[in-house]
Amino acid sequence: MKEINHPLDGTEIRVGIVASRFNDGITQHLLDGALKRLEKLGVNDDNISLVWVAGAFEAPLASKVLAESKEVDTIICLGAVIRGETPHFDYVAGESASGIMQVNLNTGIPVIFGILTTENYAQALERADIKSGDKGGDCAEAAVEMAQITKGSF
Ligand code: INI
Repeated sequence: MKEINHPLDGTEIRVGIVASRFNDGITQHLLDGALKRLEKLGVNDDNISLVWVAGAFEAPLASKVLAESKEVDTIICLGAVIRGETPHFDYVAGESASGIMQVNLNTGIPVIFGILTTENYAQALERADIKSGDKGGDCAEAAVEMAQITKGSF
């Protein structure tokens, strides 16, 4: 048996990151965790492209542009939609998730859903902080793992 995408090896992988300014205190933790893990996995800093968007709602289109540029092998979307702060939580979170899935399947470039959807700010912080949930780090790992599949030879 040969394992196609393990061990994880980011040395040849180009990563796009889409980061949401809305709840940027949370996004910054996610970004710190993602960048730290990418470095650990061998991703070269010159192979990381970061774009900022207003909020999670804008993440799908930004991801599509990055994916179609052919300049990245995988994309990580980072942000937080917090239920307590908005009556349109379900619209923003739902459209963001389904838009990101569409980009995955329509472009064949893996787009990782690192948009937290939580009841309150404290929950988001717990999941994002590098010392507790480190969701950004997990997303970085998923991105490299998926890119190794889509770039893999079978
Ligand atoms: N965007 C978020 O990323 N998180 C939120 O919690 C949020 N709330 O609460 O509304 C949010 N709204 C902005 C949205 O993503 C768009 O940027 C905005 O509607 C402009 O299109």
